[in-house]
Amino acid sequence: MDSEVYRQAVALITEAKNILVTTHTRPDGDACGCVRATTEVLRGLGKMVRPLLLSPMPDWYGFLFEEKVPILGEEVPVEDLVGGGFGPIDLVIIVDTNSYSQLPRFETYLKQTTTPVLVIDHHVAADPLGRVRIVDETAAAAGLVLYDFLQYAGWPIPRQAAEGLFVAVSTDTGWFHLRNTDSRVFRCCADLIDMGIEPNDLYRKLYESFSYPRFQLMVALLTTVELHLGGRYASQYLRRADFARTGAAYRDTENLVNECQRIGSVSVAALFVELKDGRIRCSLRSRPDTRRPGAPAVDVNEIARRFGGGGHKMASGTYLPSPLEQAMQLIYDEVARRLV
Ligand SMILES: [Mn+2]
Repeated sequence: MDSEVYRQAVALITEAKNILVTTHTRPDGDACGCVRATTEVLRGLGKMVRPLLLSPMPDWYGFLFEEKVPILGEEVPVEDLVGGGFGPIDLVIIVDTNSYSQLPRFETYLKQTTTPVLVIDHHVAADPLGRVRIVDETAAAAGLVLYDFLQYAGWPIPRQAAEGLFVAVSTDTGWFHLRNTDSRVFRCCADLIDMGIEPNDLYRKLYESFSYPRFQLMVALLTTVELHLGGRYASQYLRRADFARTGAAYRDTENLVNECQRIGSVSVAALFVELKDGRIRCSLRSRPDTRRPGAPAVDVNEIARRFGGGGHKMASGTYLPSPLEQAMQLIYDEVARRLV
């Protein structure tokens, strides 16, 4: 990372007193962990820091925060942000995204404020968002980008911040099994363990803490798995009725798309979720095709972007119009063209 960018980021933070920290809608572990870590480190510097989420976080990240993090559009009306009712903000820090489409409602505020914005992210550059952008596309998690920046700045990392960073890095690498798991990931996590983090405790909190409704939702999902294209494409879906019947929440679907990758032949996986507003949310995962050694994995980001979504090459998502069957067909066609 260009040290000039770091220097500018340190200057922005040094000058700010009231800092708002936020992240993308449907926050995942990287997002929640980075919000927690940023908040704690900057509070340690004596800053007034307020985290804000754009949609509820999954229950299993709740342990990261002692206080309930307010949600824009729920506890905090958008008008308060724009009109100043939220209180003074002299710096906005956005972690784990740099795209307006991932910042619903907050985008309205961003586009009319003159408050400086600092972006800390690892996604492929999407929008020219942020006065200062610490964006490292080679990092497995935004947590790594943040950790490197904190090391540059030399600010103390309190325990809760170290925990946030470990959650960020460990979840975005699928607990160290995804292809983005590199030595940088382990070096960072080794440092965090030296700071007192207990990986086993965190694993239990993150991955062995299903509610029974969520477990039942997973069971429902698994019965819909269908293999296509010679077993290389797996599709699966959840209807509104599945949520009603199991009592599970929409955010309970996080990571469930990965379950079918236990099937060895699967190269591309898609999960379609029928939302309350009638749209279909589609999550896509890809990995190299074992039958075509050396061939790159299908770029599912490219597929998602065709429909206005995005993410990473091997993990992406988008929204599609209903009905479910038609949405599934749209994605099938895109996958079939690429999985030749
Ligand atoms: Mn991330």
